[in-house]
Amino acid sequence: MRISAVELRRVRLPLVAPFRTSFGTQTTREVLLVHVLADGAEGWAECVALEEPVYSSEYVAGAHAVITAHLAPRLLGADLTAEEVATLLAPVKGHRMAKAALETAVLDAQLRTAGTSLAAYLGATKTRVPAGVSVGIMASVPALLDAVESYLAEGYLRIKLKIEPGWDVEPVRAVRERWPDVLLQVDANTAYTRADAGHLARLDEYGLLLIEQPLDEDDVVGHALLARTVRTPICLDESIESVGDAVDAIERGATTVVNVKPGRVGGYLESKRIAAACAERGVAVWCGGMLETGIGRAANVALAALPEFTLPGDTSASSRYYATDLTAPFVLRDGHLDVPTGPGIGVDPLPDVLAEVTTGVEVIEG
Ligand code: OSB
Ligand code: MG
Repeated sequence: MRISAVELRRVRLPLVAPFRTSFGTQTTREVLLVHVLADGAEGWAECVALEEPVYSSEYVAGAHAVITAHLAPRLLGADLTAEEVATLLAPVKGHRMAKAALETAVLDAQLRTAGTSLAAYLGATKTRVPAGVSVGIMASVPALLDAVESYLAEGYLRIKLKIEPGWDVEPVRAVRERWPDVLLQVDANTAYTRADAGHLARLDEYGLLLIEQPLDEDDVVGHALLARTVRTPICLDESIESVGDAVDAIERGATTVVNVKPGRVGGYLESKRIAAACAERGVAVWCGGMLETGIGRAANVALAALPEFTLPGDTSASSRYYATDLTAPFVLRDGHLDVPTGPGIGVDPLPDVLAEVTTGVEVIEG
């Protein structure tokens, strides 16, 4: 396929409710969409970078800039396949979220041309995937219980609570007392230190599936030490940026579950390699989320349908995030989302919605 143009489109969507984590509160989602044109085909992808570099070093304006100046020029005009994109972009260090978006857009164009769904291409074995929901830090425990109650009423099959020092044992205890059997896990987004091991062990009595990324992303050894004190399984998110990172963390005893986010690791091809490496080592994986619109969600749901993905993911319905999604909404049926079956990612942006939320478009041509 010859890539003739890369269109970068910035959109801004209000979230249905503020989402508070230890790294800040999101009230709107600014998103960078990548649209590639190639030999009469087109492909779409969503860059998962947040507006500010507070989850990882990448951020929307930075991803936009690196694609314009350094990544798109390496693809434009070249005759390539999606499987070659990572190698062509490898001379540029880091910027995995930006690279993932380009690779996914090229892959979408390639699969649309071939008439193959992303799910089939990746080797999906499920036609629908169980949905979990990530619940932000709330102003009070009663407010949290109300939020969890409504998500459970909608049918979500697993609850993840965001935690930070001062908002951990008390909310976990309250949710567990009210729903003794619900699948429950927590995510700290690096908010704790090695000195908090004794405190985090207090979560052990609540039967959590896992504790996600308690320590700094660079502190793999710290997670291995923590795993000696805390019985709750440790799951890494921010620390894992490649299959090499995953194998290293597993071999060091730092993680027994992995949150796979395709943007964080440079794309769906690397995600598949991580899933395989984890499965070989008896480590469960699940598909994380970055508050994606329907464009990114479609591809994540395809990945979550792979056999290695044995735990419910942060793949919630469109309505958990947006009153109006960019695509036809993903809806929860019996706690599951259907895996798209159409060619490529299997969804298209709705032109009217897209026009309404677009804040800027840049076209880069070869
Ligand atoms: O750490 O998993 C995370 C959202 C933005 C950035 C990081 C994370 C999250 C979530 C929400 O937990 C996942 C989702 O529902 O998309
Ligand atoms: Mg996380």
